[in-house]
Amino acid sequence: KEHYKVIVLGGGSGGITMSARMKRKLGAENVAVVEPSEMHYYQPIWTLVGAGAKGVASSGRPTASVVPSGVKWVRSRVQEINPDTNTVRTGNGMEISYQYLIVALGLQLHYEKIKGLPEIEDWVKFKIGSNYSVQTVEKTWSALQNFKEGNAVFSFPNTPVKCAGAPQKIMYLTDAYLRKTGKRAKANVVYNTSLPVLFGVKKYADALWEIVKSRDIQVNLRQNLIEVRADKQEAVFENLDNPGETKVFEYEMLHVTPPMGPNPVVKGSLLADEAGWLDVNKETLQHNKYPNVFGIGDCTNLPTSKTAAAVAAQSSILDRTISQVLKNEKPDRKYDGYTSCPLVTNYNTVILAEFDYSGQPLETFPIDQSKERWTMYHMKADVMPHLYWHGLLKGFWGGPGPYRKIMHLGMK
Ligand code: FAD
Ligand code: UQ1
Repeated sequence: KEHYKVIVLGGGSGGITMSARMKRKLGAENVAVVEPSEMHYYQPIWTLVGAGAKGVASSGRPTASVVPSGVKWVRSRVQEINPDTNTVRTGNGMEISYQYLIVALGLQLHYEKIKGLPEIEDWVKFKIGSNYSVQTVEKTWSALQNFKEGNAVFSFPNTPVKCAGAPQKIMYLTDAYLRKTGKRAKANVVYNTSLPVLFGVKKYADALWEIVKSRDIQVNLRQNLIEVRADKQEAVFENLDNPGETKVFEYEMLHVTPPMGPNPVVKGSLLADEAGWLDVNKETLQHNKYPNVFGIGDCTNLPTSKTAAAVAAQSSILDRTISQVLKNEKPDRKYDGYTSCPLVTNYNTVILAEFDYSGQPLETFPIDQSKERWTMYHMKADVMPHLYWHGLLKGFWGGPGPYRKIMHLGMK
């Protein structure tokens, strides 16, 4: 039976980041990461891929190239976690034991929960796209290009999601594209969201409401996509405030944000909370029942918006927490819930939302970030990918916290 001092489950944003940090702390030979996928994806760029502003190839790199050298890559999926015996079982029949476990298994997409949604191969024919997976993101761009006239319909599910802004970013980009190509007069842009608000933080929601009004975009709250009748190009939404009441929207383009839920391996383990998310301390990221288990990212029950920006801020806290646990000290650095969402509002503008557990803005730059800015678009499109591949994944980027303090010196 193999044994490692630290096993990291999942080789996505959080898993590779923590592998790099654990290698630095403990030496590569003491660290293993379990990840079945041959490719690692930078998901945030899919917003721009779906709108035709970037190619999908730029979003992926081989997992082999992002696993830190010397760290053991177990090319298999985790089947079962047993925190009572400190072991995990993998799909290729291996049992591996650990002293410390870091869970970074992400969340699960549930396209299958939307009745009638056709096979992905047929999405182009049926004018459906979704920026949420590598298999479906280019279909969004096809639907945009094939648009002639009618409704462009966008959904937001009745579940927790990752990057809660992404379902509406593609809507703004669609509006912009249709204007650019002279088709906007023959289009209705319709955003149907399950939420009771346009965005969870008032400062940014106010700015976004101004934008949807000025661009003649129709927003319907508390509407949940439950069925697609692809052959008729109809999308069926349920009114969440009056269950059973449905409304049918004919569409010329449909962007689907799928329902999402906890990773099934986490949900089926002793590490899950009642809803199935990894049950961690919201300040230290240490598991609430198993002190040698830690969590990061989308798989956790941290009550903040699930983003790579949150993963960055969490990684520096978790690094510190683990150092202290290794020394039998009490963890003292506290995660404040920092998360960020670059709200792309056009092909050259972004509103950079940043906030914490309290839902209050926590902005890095000493300017009003609720304004649409081209500098922030440049940051999203051209700077962030480098910060991700060379900063975050190497364990050097722990979020903008320290820079925020410097940039606000003498300003507040
Ligand atoms: P992931 O990066 O998803 O990694 C989970 C990993 O676990 C995957 O590699 C998966 O293969 C692996 N895994 C799953 N099951 C198993 C198993 N059983 N065994 C082993 N491995 C397993 N964030 C931002 O900060 N800014 C943005 O602008 C932004 N935009 C986004 C736009 C879109 C369209 C999407 C989809 C996401 C966006 N995000 C954004 C969110 C960001 O990508 C995620 O929050 C982030 O990647 C979460 O990291 P993670 O490690 O928790 O999960
Ligand atoms: C961030 O740190 C991050 O992770 C690398 C993102 O994901 C791509 C982001 O979108 C953002 C906005 C941040 C925060 C960074 C700055 C400089 C505000």
